[in-house]
Amino acid sequence: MTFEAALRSAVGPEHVLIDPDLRSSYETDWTGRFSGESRAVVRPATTAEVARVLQECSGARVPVVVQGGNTGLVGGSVPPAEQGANPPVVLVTTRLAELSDVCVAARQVTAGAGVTLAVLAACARAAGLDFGVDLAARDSATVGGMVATNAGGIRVLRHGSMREQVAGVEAVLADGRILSRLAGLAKDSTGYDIGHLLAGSEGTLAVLTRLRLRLVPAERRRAVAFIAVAGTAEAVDLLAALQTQLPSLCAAELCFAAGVALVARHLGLRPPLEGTGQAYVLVEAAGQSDPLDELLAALQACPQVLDATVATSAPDRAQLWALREGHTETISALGVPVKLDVSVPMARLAELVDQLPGAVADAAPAALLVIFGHLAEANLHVNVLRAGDDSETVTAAVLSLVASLGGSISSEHGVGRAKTRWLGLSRSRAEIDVMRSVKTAFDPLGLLNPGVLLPAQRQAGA
Ligand code: 2HG
Ligand code: ZN
Repeated sequence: MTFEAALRSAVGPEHVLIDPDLRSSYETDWTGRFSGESRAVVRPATTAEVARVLQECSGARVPVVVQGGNTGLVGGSVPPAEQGANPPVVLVTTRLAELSDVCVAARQVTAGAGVTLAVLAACARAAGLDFGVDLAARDSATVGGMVATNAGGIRVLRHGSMREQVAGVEAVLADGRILSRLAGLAKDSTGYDIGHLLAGSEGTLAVLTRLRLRLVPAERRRAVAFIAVAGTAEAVDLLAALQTQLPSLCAAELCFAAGVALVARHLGLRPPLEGTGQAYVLVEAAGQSDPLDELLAALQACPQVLDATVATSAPDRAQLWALREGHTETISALGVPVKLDVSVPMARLAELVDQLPGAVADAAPAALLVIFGHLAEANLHVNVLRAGDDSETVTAAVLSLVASLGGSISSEHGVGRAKTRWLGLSRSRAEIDVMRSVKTAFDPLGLLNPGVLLPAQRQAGA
């Protein structure tokens, strides 16, 4: 039997895509910046099918790229642009879409890796609970991909990142063995926590197939404020004040006048609070009872607030959120950006924002810099349009600046292919050596997502 025939027998002929036209949407990432050819796209529907696909791939020494909703922004879910004679199989997890009943007492649910965030959140809400992580790509991003990249999003302040939501995992090793730990035990002290290790491993250690996820109490009453402040230092001071004065605070986001003007134009919205301050802080307060009075009182008590607009109804809140969440779509409509996702210690955030324009202009004088992000985690999304041939110089300049301020080169999007060569700016030699040893223990042939996260040491199967 040929390799392709073995794949067909594993998942069914209609779920093995060989035709280049059928493969192409799986071979380019959401940004359009990363793409590469695959040998086949395979879409298994069960853990057993994933195991069979991986057995076939490891038997034939064919590398495997794991893909969820393909909403990643660092090229980690598509084949590499340059490859040798052994192109990878793209293993797509979107058909692993089963959801168990919610266990309300344990506040947990088991979700297939291909369940989207929106479907998971709707399921939690139907059971009177909620899911703790939320992000703009909610309609397409899959929980498997979100765990694999340790995605963060807009509610990390309240509930943490994806890793904190993981109560258990099921995953398939490169050789087809299945690791299953889905009981969701509230207490378990039996050694290494493999689920938490797989969170953030970007598909390099195993293929996640099912996740046991924690749920959180639903907070039905919400209020959102879009606040003008003088600049980043004042935004940080405002955050400090709100952290103590507003117990219902569940999100604190940061954007800037130039970016908000672009988003408003793109979405056909009126930019609020125009001409007041250079920075905007979007805060959301949520609780069982209406948090509006508490929010208004806190804003009145904070001298950093130059002006603010507040929304309570769902459509009005969505319109304020669109000014923040619309940045990604707006920027993509203007071109293919260099996307960098960084964090620094909170005390250095204002310095980073002050120094970024100079660093980017030195690296690419014609570039357009757009910055926004998650204030509560000092996590900035640095997007650079029109970098042209200077995209690597821009990346080097921004990431070196971040490292000099004690920050991380990847706050929530992962390292992917985009930042592999810069990993040493955030991780020591000893840490990278340990990561390589872990990689070898899980995937001795180096078949899973080669070239993602850790620089490839040898071409798998070569
Ligand atoms: C967000 O926070 C996402 O909106 C996307 O992480 C960030 O487009 C980006 O750079
Ligand atoms: Zn983000």
